[in-house]
This record gives sequence, structure tokens and C-alpha cells, in this order.
Amino acid sequence: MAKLLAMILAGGAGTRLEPLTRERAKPAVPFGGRYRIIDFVLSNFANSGIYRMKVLTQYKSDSLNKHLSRAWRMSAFLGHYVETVPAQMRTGMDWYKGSVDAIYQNLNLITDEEPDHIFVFGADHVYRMDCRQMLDFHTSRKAACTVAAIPVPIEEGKEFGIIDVGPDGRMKGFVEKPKNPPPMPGNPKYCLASMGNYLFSTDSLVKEVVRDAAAEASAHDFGKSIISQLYKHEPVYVYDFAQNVIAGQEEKERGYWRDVGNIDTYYQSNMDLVEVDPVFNLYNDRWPIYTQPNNFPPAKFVFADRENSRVGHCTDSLVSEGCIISGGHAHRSVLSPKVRINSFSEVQESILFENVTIGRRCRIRRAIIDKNVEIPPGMTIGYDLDEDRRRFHVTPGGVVVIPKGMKVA
Ligand code: ADQ
Repeated sequence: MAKLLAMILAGGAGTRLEPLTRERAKPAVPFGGRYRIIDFVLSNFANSGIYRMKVLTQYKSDSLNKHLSRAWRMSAFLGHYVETVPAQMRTGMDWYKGSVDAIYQNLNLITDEEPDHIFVFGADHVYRMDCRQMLDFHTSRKAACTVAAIPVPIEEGKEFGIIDVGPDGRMKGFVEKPKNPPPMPGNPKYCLASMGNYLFSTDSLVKEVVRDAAAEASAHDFGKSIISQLYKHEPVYVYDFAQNVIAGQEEKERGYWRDVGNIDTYYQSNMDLVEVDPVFNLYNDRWPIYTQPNNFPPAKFVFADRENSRVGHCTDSLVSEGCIISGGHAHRSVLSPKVRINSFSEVQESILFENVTIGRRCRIRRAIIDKNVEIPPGMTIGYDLDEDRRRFHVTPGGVVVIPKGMKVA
């Protein structure tokens, strides 16, 4: 059996998710109530039977480290691990100059592990993927590198690496974040985007990373500096993510992949989950998403005010353990553990992080409320965005964000 190693890039600054990334790295941002964004890629590897994972961290890594050390303890006996690798300045006084430099500065890990193939995956996406199927594709083509790809609407193409591919699956062109993305042949509304997930044969990765380190003018970025050149002289193949089939998956989830690129896409990917019949099904226990187990008590719904018939209830919502919904109502919302919603309050289409308390008689709509925030009684949020802009952060899509620990008065 081929020896495999997964290197997960989790060191980006995540500025486009501000203020959710003010105190944590993007892969540590909570998602779907119970999870952190990084749980999706790690669950994909674990469910694919790939149990050696190195997570390369850098900016604001404390929250991420805590989560990984609590949630992702694998069997040492079987040689399985998820290890965090902090930026250590092994090659000089610089932090990682880009995603390729993150690998270069940790080449010793590759030398120590001696894998045949190395997955280099991002940590910022929500999807299910059987990485073994990508490996089979890669080895059957004898590829130096395989890039996973998915069609995206052409107007979003400037955010991605855009690929041109031949009928045999071999890459014919690649341009990182082009101003005018070239459309897919026969499909002018879409272009083929790199998912930022690469599988390299070890020799190719080491050779490219060492070459890049010597190129002073390089951006040290996988898309810009490596993939855009490598396909010209090595067999680089494009793995069609739509071909990836997952146990227990419904047809409509095939090809589901969300780049949690900014707060509006983050918000929308969470809202996808509260659909009555969501495309991405968290309840598929044949491909579970793993996360930290908690010792919180079950969620509780309290009939708080019998005289006024205030039944605490949630509809079309995800409600985590430790929540108490006491005479209030949440609709189409995602509630992390230990949320409190009190009497006569109405929460609509919102994401409440851990330990958020909504006082009595509040009206909240299209808001993300970060950890440890208490909303005082009688407050209205999300109905008058001009007013909200004066107090909070409001995204271009009109979502109100209240940062972690903010004292709201
Ligand atoms: P981006 O996501 O914009 O595009 P980048 O910012 O390099 O690329 O992030 C890729 C991954 O590397 C992220 O998980 C990030 O956390 C990590 N990373 C970034 N800088 C890092 C650093 N200095 N040290 C360690 N880790 C770092 C990429 C590709 C595109 C592709 C999109 C898909 O470049 O071609 O289309 O991903 O989302």
C-alpha cells in the first residue's frame, strides 16, 4: 500500500472573515453549531482511511490548537495522528511567506515520514470528499500532481485558480485569480475552478517547493507559483470533484463544495444547513463529520410564561446541546452550545455562537452573534441596518455581525 501524508494548510490570515477571525484562525471559526470549519477536511481524510495529518498553523492559532488537541486525538497505538505544526522559523527569521513556503519550512516532516504521495489541502471548505478516489485517479494517470476541480459561476471566477483541461483530464492551462476568467468549453456561464486541494507525488512536491524557495521574486503561493508553471513540463491532472461518490450521499449533494471565502458566503453556507431538506446532509452517519465531544446537558425547551402561552420553541433550526430556549422562538437559525433565548424574543435566520444569551423581548434577524455576547432585553437587531452599522459590523449582503465578547448596551 502506498504511504500517504496529508498536509493541511491552516495558516492564512483569514482577513475576509473579519470580525469572526479577530481572535481565531479561519479554520477555527465555528460552523453548523457544533463544528469548526477545519473539521470538514479532517473528517474527509479520516473517513477516507488516511490517518496521518499535519496541520500547518500560523496566525492566531491558539483557538485552533485547542480545538485540535481536544477533538482530534487519534490512536497513537495504530500510528494515527492529527498534529499541529506551528510556524517555527526553521529556515530563517521569516514567518511563512505563502502557502508553498509553509511546506518548504517543514520539509523535514516529509523526510521523516517518507510518504509516496502527499495531499496538500486547504482548511477552509465545507464539503465531503473521498480522498482515496482522488488518489486512485492520480496513480492511474501517473501524475506528478493532481488538482481537484469544480465548476463555479463565471462571475465568481476571479476568486479562484481557473483551469483549462483536455479530454484525457490533463491540465492544459491554469491562471490564478484572473480578472476575466475563461469559460468552460460549451458552458459560457461557468469556469472550472481549482478547489485548492492538491495531491503530489512526493518527489515532485519536494522538487517544486525547493525550486520555489530559491526564486526570490516568487509569491510562494501554490496557485500562482507552482500549478501555473508545473503543468507545462510535468503531467498535472485535473480531478473532477463531481465524480466523487460518498457512502450514504444523496445525489443532490454530489459536487457540493463551499469556499467559506467571506462572511456572506459563510452565512449562506450555514443557512444551507437549516433548509428542511438540505443539499448538504449533516445527518449522513456513513460519512460523519467529527468534532469535539462536549459534556453539556441536552437542549431544553421551556414553557416559560404559562399565562401568555409562551412556549419556547425552535423551527427549521439546528440546536446544539446545553441550549435553553425559554419562552422565546428561533426560526431558520443555527445555535451553538449553551445559547439562551428568553421569553418574547424572536430570532430569525441567525447564527448564534457558544454562550450567547438573548434577553427578553428582543427581535433579531439575519445576524451572526459571536461567542460570549449577551444581548440586553428589548433590543432589535437586523431590522434597521443604518442603525446597526453605527454599532456593529454589517456585511455587503446585509448580515449584522457582533464580535466575540462585545459588551452590547
Ligand atoms: P486562496 O484560498 O485565496 O486560493 P490562500 O490564501 O493561499 O489561497 O489559502 C489557501 C490555504 O492556504 C488556506 O487554507 C490558508 O489558510 C492557507 N494559507 C494561506 N497562506 C498561508 C501561509 N502563509 N501559511 C500557511 N498556510 C497558508 C486557493 C488557491 C486557488 C483556489 C482556491 C480555492 O490558490 O487556486 O481556487 O484556493 O479556494
